[in-house]
Amino acid sequence: MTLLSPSRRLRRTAFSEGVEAAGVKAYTVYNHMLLPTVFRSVEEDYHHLKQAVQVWDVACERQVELRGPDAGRLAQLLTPRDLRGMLPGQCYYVPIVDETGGMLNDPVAVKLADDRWWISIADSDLLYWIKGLAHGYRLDVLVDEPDVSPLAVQGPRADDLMAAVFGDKVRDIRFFRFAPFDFQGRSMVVARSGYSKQGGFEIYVEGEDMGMPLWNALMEAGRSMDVYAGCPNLIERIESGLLSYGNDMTDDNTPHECGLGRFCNTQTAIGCIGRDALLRVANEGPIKQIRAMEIEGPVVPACDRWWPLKDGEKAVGRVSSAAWSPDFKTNVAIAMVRMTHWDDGTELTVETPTGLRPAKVRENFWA
Ligand code: THG
Repeated sequence: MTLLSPSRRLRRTAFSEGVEAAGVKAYTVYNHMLLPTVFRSVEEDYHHLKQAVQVWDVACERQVELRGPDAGRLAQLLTPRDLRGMLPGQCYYVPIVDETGGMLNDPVAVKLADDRWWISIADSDLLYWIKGLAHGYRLDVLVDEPDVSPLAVQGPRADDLMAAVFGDKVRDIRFFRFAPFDFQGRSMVVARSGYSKQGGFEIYVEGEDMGMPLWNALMEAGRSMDVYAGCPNLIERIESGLLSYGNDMTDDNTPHECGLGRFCNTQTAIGCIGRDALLRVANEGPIKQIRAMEIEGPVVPACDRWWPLKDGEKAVGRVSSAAWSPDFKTNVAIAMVRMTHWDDGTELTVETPTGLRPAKVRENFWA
């Protein structure tokens, strides 16, 4: 690690040794922890992810554990998604909102038991909001960050690789379901989920000591399957329309603005902190919303600030993520666009750091 000064505040992970041995080329920081972003190159990693199978160190998807009789009640305080029908063994993608209906995070909730949940968080310090609520409402629940490190196995050959390590039974896990599987005498939660649309699993590794044994077993078993270390891929996740908290949305956005209305049941999510605020705004509907966009011209630079979207002189939104897509031979992007300009095919101009570019709103993402 040359450009990021190492220190204990910038946490290493249970898999960092393996990531380094695989020749990681760049990191970002996510939940105060290292998250690899490049192995061979973003484009090579992209092609490989779509063709083979990768093992991802996503330990930075930290868990907030809720444990105790009020765990379910606390979970429902957090989200406008109705959790009453959720069973142990299920994962739900849950928008988390504050009292104004603003997005605080967009985690995956993992229901281990009625009185034990993991909230697998995106990049914001959600632990403190949850601890504050548990304390303020005097709930009978413990809230902490356990020693759990997710490892993702993603790509079209993920089922074969996982079956080689955990047995053929992993093939039966349905999307956003999980089951416990044995690895070297330890029980591990294995879910069919992950931050790509290429298919795959996430293993929630309990105990840092099991990180490298599992990493090594997957690399060994996958030799004939062209397995390689990988990481969430910028190009693939934009094509797939997977949102990134802090980039594509912040606490200024409602779930509806983020296109996450399908994960909200605000009417029936009794208890949700942001329920009243969301019911008020739901009457009118959002006036801006996340859209897929194409940006014309050559490869765009990294989107490290919002790029203004214009209709002539008029500001109509912002681009928050963008990358060149080798498969679609255009720049793919995620933008927040005003209602007056969000229809499919609308032609706009985007102000990139390297100049103005024509851009077009797309009905759907590419995946
Ligand atoms: N897995 C786990 N934890 C995570 C992520 C993950 N924490 C951080 C981050 N990713 C949270 N954000 C997302 C965003 C999208 C999805 C999951 C987590 C996702 N969405 C699918 C979609 O939108 O099509 C499926 C949602 C559904 O149908 O329920 O998978 O990746 N453990």
